[in-house]
Amino acid sequence: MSPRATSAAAPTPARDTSLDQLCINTIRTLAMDAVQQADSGHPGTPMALAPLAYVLWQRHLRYNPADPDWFGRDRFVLSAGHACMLLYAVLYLTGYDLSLDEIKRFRQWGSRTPGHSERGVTPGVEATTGPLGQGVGNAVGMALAEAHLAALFNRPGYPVVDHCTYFLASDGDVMEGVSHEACSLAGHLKLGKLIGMYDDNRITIDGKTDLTFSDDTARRFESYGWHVERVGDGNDLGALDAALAAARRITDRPSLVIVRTHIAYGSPHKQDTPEAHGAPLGVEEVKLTKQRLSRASSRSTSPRSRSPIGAARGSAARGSRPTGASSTRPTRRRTPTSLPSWSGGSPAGSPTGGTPISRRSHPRRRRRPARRPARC
Ligand SMILES: Cc1ncc(C[n+]2csc(CCOP(=O)(O)OP(=O)(O)O)c2C)c(N)n1
Ligand SMILES: [Mg+2]
Repeated sequence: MSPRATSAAAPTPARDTSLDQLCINTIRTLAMDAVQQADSGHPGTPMALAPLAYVLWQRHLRYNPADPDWFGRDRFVLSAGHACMLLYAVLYLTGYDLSLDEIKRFRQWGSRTPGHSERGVTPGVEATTGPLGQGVGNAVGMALAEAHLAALFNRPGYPVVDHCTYFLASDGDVMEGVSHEACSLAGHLKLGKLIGMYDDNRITIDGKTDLTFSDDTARRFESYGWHVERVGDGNDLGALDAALAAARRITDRPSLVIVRTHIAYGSPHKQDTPEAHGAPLGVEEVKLTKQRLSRASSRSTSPRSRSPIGAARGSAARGSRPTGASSTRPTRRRTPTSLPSWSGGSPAGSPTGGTPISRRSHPRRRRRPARRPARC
């Protein structure tokens, strides 16, 4: 199938006071400030990907901040682990056990916010990532595990294993051999619940990608048997929403959403430059960027109903309420289900035989009827 083209917009930050933009600019601000405070890190990519993360978490991803290990959650792997401030900002805003103080301790010894995402250190982080390409491999493995468990345990009317695996990859990720091999296998196995997002910013650590890279990534993935979507403007929330919704509707093969972004979006002097990859923007540039993004450097005086935290956490508590083309997928369902161990070919937990699946009681469990989305 041909990639779906959307408009290629000029990267001029527009003044927008909507709550969406406030949330997105808050992610950007947290990333800029944390890296600046640490005097180390990668601000540009989180700034560019803030809209994508916002749309994914608000409208598509299924998760429960009160129970990060809930089995039914979707998995999200940030293969571009250097952009971890993106993930920390979203986890903080959506109510995971990650405080603002931990964001302020970004990259400090013993903090929950290490310089690259680490599984087991930060609630909500699914995989330790940093070596480029590896997170893509992790995600393919997770999607493969999901498909395998679903084949073993699910029975008609009882889709007890039913979640998506998302990954976010940068140029370096798709250059690495491990991602080629893993994505080839994913295409061969038709892992329809695997959705990749490729940050097509055309910048790497040393300069523009055309120094070393001229692949046609869309056609490469299509040759692997993937469905490919294109979003020409990484700030176009409607296009991002539609592309992710389309990817979720494709169930017979994995999907890749290619998003054209601009590293350090909004920064007057660092946008679209490799300098924004792995160094603080600088105090003055942060100030200018905040002004340009209509985000005053002083703390917001918005009432809670207009605050990014209220918006992000309210959405998580209420469940996903799409404003675009996405379906009505809840962010929480019955919480949680643990799978018992099994041996041989006997599918434990099957309603037709084997050991019943135990429902682990959980102090934060909310009893509410399970809602079954058409697809993850
Ligand atoms: C396997 C591997 N080789 C090298 C590196 C060092 N490294 C970190 S980021 C990066 C490239 C950055 O470019 P890109 O992936 O496009 O990220 P962006 O700057 O767009 O965020 C490199 C080579 C790495 N992390 N892993
Ligand atoms: Mg890049």
